[in-house]
Amino acid sequence: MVTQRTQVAIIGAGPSGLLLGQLLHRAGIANIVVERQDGDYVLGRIRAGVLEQTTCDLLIEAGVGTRMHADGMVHEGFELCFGGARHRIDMAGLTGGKRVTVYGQTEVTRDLMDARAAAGLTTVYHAVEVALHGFDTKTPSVTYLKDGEPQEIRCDFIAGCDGYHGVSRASVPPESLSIYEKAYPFGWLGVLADTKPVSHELIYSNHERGFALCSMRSPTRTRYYVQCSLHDKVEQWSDAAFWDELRLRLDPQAAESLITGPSIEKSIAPLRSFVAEPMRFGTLFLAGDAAHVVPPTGAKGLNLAASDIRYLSRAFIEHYAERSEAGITHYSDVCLRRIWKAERFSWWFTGLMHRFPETGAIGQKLQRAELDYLVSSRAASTAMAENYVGLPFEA
Ligand code: FAS
Ligand code: PHB
Repeated sequence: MVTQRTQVAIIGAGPSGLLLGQLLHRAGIANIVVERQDGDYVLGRIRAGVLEQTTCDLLIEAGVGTRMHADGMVHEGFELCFGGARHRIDMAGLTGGKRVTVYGQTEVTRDLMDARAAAGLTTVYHAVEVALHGFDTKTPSVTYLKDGEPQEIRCDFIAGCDGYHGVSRASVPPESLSIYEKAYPFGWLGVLADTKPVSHELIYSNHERGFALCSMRSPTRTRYYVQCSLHDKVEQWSDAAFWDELRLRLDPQAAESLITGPSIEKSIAPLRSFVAEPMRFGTLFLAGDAAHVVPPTGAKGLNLAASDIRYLSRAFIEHYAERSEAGITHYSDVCLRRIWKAERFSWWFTGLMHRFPETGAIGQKLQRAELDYLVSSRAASTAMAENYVGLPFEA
């Protein structure tokens, strides 16, 4: 068994794990990242597209803001489409100038990977049978196989950044966990295409045929979604069928001006609300999707992961630099207060915009009434805008 020693062992090389590794490195805290897949696999997963300002600030603090500044698109509003018309939510005007940046998770992950490699930091890819040991003691460790050879990392702390299906949360005794979960009765069929966006801002559409979202990755690359059945298989959806369905769910002007093209990625994602409490177990800390998942409607998934990492990196820095345990002690409670607010917003926005057959005709009427109220009330629009741009962090 080959044994390595570090201060923080990070499980998972997605945005949570890599961002934590980068922030800890810049604070002089040694860390090793252990990842089940390889870098290309992680980059190939097309996920989030919208960054809150606090997430952008954290990426800049981590030293990976250059490309985001150059290529990211700052958005001051988005549109809600219903009843054949679009209504703009003026985020900046309603929140005293707050905005979001459209910059894909793939690019965030690539920037973090490049920075880690440039710093000569260890990321173990293709680590199999990753197992966590002794996190209820002060001498935890992580073992795994690399090219069939048993490996061990002895550390002070383990950061479980290994996503919803990871081993970290699964390593916690079930009786120590409280799980809160809601599965939605539909999925999102997403298409990535090298086409000009239908609008310069995002369009969220509530239509009797189902939800649709027009997003983007750059002025020449688009990301579109339509609500689909959980029983749908991506192979059932030709590009033509996707573009036809998207057009049907947009207002006439957008449908007319939609530029279509061959999909370069097409996938179906299920939607769920999920929270595991607490997020700390001795020297094991869960962060990102390992601890919580939101339906992507509110663009909160990646931003919540960054929020956890902001708190966790500061907690480790306080521990090592200031010999203070305050951040570690309060990590779970502080994260969960912010997580639940984002879970609520994502659940509310999902309920407002999607087609729920079980609620019948009255369900659609109630959604339409709420949408009419939302776009005609400054108070309601402000509440939506301040949640979308990201609620302020607790002191
Ligand atoms: P991740 O799941 O990204 O990364 C976890 C990493 O851990 C992975 O690389 C995995 O391979 C690795 N891992 C897992 N098990 C392991 C083990 N046993 N050992 C070692 N490594 C292991 N959010 C949005 O804001 N907008 C969206 O549109 C959006 N779309 C999404 C679509 C899908 C299909 C999914 C699943 C999520 C989507 N999300 C979206 C949310 C997504 O962006 C997550 O919030 C984000 O990836 C969270 O990052 P991490 O916490 O790093 O988890
Ligand atoms: C995306 O661009 O992938 C995206 C944007 C906003 C959302 C969800 C996904 O709410």
